[in-house]
Amino acid sequence: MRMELESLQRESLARLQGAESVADLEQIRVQVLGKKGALTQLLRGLGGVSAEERPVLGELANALKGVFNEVLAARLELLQRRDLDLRLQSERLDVTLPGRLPSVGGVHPITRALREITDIFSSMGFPSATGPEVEDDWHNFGALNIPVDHPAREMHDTFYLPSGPRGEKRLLRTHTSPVQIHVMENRSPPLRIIAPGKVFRCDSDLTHTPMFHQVEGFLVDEGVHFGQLKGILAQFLRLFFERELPVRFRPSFFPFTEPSAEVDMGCLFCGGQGCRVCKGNGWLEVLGCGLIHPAVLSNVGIDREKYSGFAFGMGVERLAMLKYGIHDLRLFFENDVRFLEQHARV
Ligand code: 2U9
Repeated sequence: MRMELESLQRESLARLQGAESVADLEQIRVQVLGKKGALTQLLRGLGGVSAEERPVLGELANALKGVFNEVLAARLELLQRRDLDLRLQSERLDVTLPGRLPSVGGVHPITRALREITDIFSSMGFPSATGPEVEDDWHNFGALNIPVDHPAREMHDTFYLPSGPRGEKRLLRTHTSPVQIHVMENRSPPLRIIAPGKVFRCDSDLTHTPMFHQVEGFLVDEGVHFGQLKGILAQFLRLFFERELPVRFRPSFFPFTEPSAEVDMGCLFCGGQGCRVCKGNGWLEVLGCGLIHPAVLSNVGIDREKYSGFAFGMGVERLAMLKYGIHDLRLFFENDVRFLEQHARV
């Protein structure tokens, strides 16, 4: 028994010294002092030992227990301190480093331009209206005085969709004009609306994307004339570009307006001297407009003798490029975060 106690002492103390983790120590403690531990077993065996030997061996066993606990406590403290040192090393924070800013989302420049445009027209009494992006032939073309087989249809490279349930031709709208057709069909003059939204044309190159954004607008009332249209659009351009600007109206043709005009403003980049952006002529084309064709008014059941109206349209990407100095249309759609971060506004 004495020899067993002595070898247990030697062996268990050596194991404590060799333990490399707190978990190892606990395992050793259980194996020595636990209910089924080696020392516990030996102490149980004391009953079968002679009366002279019992106190001596008992004392020896208690001394072993004491030494074991002391060595255990010392090793535990050492291992805990070592763990803490390792963590302090590996989790060290350099509090002098600059903080990491959370990345904050922002508004895409097209959304920003749309908001700025709609805010200006709202301040001039034009509320926004929206409508479906999938349209029928009538709302996108027919009602707008663009009959089937009319060459004007070729101005719009259209995405056609499978026909509807009643065989009606369906397509992705090529302009937001159908929104105004819906408004005129459902309400009576006086009417004043702008129609911002996505439009689709089967066209893709450096300066065209198959989806882009338009804002169109119209006003129908008694006695509407071209002078009012000129005033509204010149004022819009000055508010949007935040400066005084020369504006000119050039005769043009659209099937849905008569007379029609294209609107130019003095080049923002050279002040009219001529530069690369304005291709040397000092003017930038930014809008199309005209008086609503009487045939369009008749198509939606508005009395063309009593009422007249003006309408206009603009491409949002083009206006955003000019205002924010963006030189490549494709940047709007590539979602390169460097571009988005450069132009995003909250
Ligand atoms: C109705 C009647 C007439 C809207 C108009 C334009 C002229 C025009 C272009 C600008 C650049 C389209 O995005 S763009 O390619 N738009 O030039 N749009 S008049 O005329 C209408 C609209 C609705 C009922």
